[in-house]
Amino acid sequence: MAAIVEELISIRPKPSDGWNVERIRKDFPVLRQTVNGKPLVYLDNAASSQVPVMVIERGAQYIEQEHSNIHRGVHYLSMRATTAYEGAREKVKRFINARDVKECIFVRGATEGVNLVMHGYGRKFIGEGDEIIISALEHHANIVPWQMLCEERGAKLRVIPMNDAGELLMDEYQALLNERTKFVAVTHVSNALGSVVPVRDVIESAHKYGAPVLIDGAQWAPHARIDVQDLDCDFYTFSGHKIFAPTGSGVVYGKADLLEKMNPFQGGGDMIKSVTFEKTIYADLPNKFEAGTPAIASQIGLGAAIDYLNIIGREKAAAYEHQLLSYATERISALEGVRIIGTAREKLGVLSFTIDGVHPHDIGTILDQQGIAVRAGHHCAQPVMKRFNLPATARASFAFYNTTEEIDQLINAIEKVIEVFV
Ligand code: 7TS
Repeated sequence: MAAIVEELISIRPKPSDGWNVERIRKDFPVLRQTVNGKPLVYLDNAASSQVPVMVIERGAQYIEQEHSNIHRGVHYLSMRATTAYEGAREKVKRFINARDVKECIFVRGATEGVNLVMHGYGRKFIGEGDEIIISALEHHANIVPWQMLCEERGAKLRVIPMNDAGELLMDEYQALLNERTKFVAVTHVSNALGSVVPVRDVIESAHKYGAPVLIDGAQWAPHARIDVQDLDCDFYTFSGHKIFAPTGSGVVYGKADLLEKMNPFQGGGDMIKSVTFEKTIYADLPNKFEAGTPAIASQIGLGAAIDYLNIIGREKAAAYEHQLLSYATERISALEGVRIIGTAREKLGVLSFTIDGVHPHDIGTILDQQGIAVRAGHHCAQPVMKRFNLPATARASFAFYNTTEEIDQLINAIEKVIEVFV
């Protein structure tokens, strides 16, 4: 383990270096396989990114040597597990620049993060006639919970519209804000189009009306720095499995004063100070929001994934990913009959496209035959598809271990699709 960290540190790109993608790829065992007789080209990173060996080994170490429950035992293993789990929380705190570890709640992923805020804050503070603003770019995870709340409480869901490029119409947002606005929940980056949302402006404007803001950072976290204090967001959530950690890990950040006055999300063990049949006193933050045994191995893995990102250098990775997206955009734009869906000026990580006369699922299937993994479908963002009058798109999404050669292979495979179908 220590040897791997040392080795990684020794290859850490220096400001003068290029991005050593071949070296980085060696950290990801899953990339070494063939699919349908072709080397795997993994371009479905927006769904789940791959896990480096350093993270795999940390998870395995917990299972092999530390497997036990946290916060409970006075015995050696439990103390080790607790230290590792709380150590991961400390890493998360630094990763997002939270003021305190108690503001970092471990959840299964962004979906659970949004649901925690809806139940804990929404059900306590939002009522009849109140308004919740979301955006036209949202993943279902940041639509459905708010709809459920509106239905239950008689509140109203308002939606910031977008233009044909997939950019939110910020003037329309300003017009939606009023004294009835009690909550704003928007994505940081669209998972279907890649558009970056100007969340700083969203937050600043909402705060003028006293409305707290939740940012869904599921698609931002893998690519760029998060600073919750600088953003001044009230809540921020992301999934571990999209930032090179195992499934079942994730975080919702909340400002301590809001988390303190919210309802707990679930009731059970580990979230209490005392229980009698008459009354339960809840535990302090963050335990108040972490009922039951969490995904200990996965959250420790998330801590290791954060270490990994720090070691390889996030800025360098981001700059490289930016080059990949530009290169892919350029090459795909040049293909006749291929249309890029989502042409916002500021984009991250995601390239959605359609081919005239070909259903996106057929694109996905033919690409898979070439060993290329993309997602084809509505991307859990049906309102985005509806806005573009499409049932679905094909979507290539990138990580810092992808290469320009892989993009060339994608282009060749798309040309094959056109040959077969058009
Ligand atoms: N929010 C956004 C913006 C997302 O992209 C996703 C998952 C979620 C929330 C939900 O995350 P989860 O980890 O709780 O499932 N997006 C995708 C995707 O684009 N393809 O598969 C999952």
